[in-house]
Amino acid sequence: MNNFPKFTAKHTSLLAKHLNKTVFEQLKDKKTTLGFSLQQAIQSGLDNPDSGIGVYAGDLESYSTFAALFDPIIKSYHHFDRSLSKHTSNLNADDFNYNNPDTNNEYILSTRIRVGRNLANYPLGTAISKTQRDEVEQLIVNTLNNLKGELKGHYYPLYDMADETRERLIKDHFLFKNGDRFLESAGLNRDWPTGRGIFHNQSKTFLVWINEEDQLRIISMQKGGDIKATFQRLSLAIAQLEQQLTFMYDERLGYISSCPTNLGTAMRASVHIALPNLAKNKAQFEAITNKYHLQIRGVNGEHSSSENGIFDISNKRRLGINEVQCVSDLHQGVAALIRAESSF
Ligand code: ADP
Ligand code: CIR
Repeated sequence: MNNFPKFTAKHTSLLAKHLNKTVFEQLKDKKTTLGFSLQQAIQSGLDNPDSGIGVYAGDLESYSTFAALFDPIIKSYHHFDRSLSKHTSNLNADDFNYNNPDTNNEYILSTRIRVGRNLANYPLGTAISKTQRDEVEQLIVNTLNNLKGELKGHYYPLYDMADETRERLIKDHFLFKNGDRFLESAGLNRDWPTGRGIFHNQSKTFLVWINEEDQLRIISMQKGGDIKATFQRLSLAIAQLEQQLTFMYDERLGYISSCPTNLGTAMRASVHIALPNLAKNKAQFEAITNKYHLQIRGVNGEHSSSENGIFDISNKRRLGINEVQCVSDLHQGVAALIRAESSF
């Protein structure tokens, strides 16, 4: 990559903020051992001026090779300095002190907690070959097929799925979308739809996405606001999968993801919640979500808009705090949102 990219006023990403000329000169000719380049790392942010972040990693090494760019982005997003501390994990749902913030079931429609995971010893999806991706799919499916009890389910590969089934799964919030332009520019949609698919149990309370943005998105979800039960199911599933799969992990960056926002716990714990009053009072709404480190998404996930005053509210920080703290960020913030909403 020879020339410093032209950022316009429309480029509001952390990439545009942190890629200055000095950093560019330092990194422009660097590649990881697998051959992942700066150009590949930043292409999505260049193509999509409305990116919030704008960078993706190709492998674990990307986080050190391009540290001069990735570190300030990680610090801005997670408020975590990896040179100062190590990341720690706590997936023990018994450590989560819980009282239902929505006792009368008035506000929370559903709860979902997901973690991203990638296999050690493979490139991330941005840099993987078709053969390797197909191998990853097979390894994961073989493991999932051994699950028992509540987690038992079936794998549905995307190439074999009827359009109506796929559209219904997306509409019902169970499946990822096709053709995400951020992933497209990052090289994450190569060879689509082969190698991709979804595993789920019969009640669709436990689901695993395979080879979308990360090689696994392990998901627990259910109707209503029982955050603890949702967390318990997820912890059980992760423990079972870890018996057979080795996930990519770094003591300072935690679980390694292709997007730096998902490092650490790689956990996004969310509720779909009706907040029609706060929707009309954005300043108050955002004051609460900022205070509790929450992110507001639309009802169809990232980069979508809200419908009928229903929002997707989730923890924003994922690195430098453990999983119990991620879920607690959500819990305390949602309790504060419900207090505010009900006082109108
Ligand atoms: P991710 O959660 O993996 O970062 P998205 O933001 O695209 O990805 O969300 C994926 C899907 O999960 C979307 O259909 C979204 O509406 C759905 N979803 C997220 N949170 C909830 C929730 N609490 N209840 C039901 N569906 C949810
Ligand atoms: C972006 O830069 O907007 C996309 N690449 C997605 C970033 C991840 N989103 C997030 O805020 N967790």
